[in-house]
Amino acid sequence: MIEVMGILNVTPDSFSDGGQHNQKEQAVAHALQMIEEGATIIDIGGESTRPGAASVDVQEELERVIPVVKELAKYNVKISIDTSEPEVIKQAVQAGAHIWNDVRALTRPHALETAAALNIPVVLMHMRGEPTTMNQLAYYNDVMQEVLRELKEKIKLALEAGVKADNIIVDPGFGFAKNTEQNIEILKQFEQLKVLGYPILAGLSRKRFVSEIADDRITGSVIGHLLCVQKGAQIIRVHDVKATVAALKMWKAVEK
Ligand code: 7PM
Repeated sequence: MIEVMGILNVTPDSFSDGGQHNQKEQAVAHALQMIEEGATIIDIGGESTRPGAASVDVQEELERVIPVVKELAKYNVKISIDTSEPEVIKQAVQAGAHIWNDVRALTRPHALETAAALNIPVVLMHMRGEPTTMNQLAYYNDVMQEVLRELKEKIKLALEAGVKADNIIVDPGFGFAKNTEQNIEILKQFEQLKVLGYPILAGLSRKRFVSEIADDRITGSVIGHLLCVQKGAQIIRVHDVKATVAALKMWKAVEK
């Protein structure tokens, strides 16, 4: 079964007006709408991973994320946390979260041992450097081969630290240390990711390279995610759940 992961931003810039309570209410309402539209996972992110973004204070990230996790834990949905901080995922799991989505692939201090101890699914995403430096590191001779090699290294470190193979999910990291041409190459050769032998997550929702290719970023994202699913993705991380689910239904109707 293909799983649709709905993106829930709880960064201050993602709310129309201030106030902690109001922010939580808005975030929960948005999550419930995505669940109704067919999302089976909600990915909660309290750190802006925007290129050039300042890293968020851990305490602040906890204050944004934990109240929303507690509320969503009452519903029949898997909760994923987009964080690189062991302390954030630990507290989120206590509050009811199920999946660790780490764009830094367990590179922060104590991340590997925390992932092993929590014994939950972990998304290992490909990136180089940090969101602040990644654009200077977008140099490859063969982008897919290098992404595969670098993901294999992260998988090896995770397994050596005691993360169970059954808990590993891989992600090529569209838009992270990759320019438009390189993102297209990843999309073109997406099937190669299957050689790793783990479930694959793809996230290209509303990313800049999609707007550059398709002009309409929502249509471009829906089709981009469908291409990834056809090439082997099991989880897609999206903003536009309703349109994505419709596309998946069209595909499923004709799939052998
Ligand atoms: C600004 C720039 C805000 C970039 C948000 C982003 C991924 C992810 C993100 C992904 C996985 C976005 C990104 N992207 N987690 N978190 N895979 N696993 O566009 O591609 O959503 S944050």
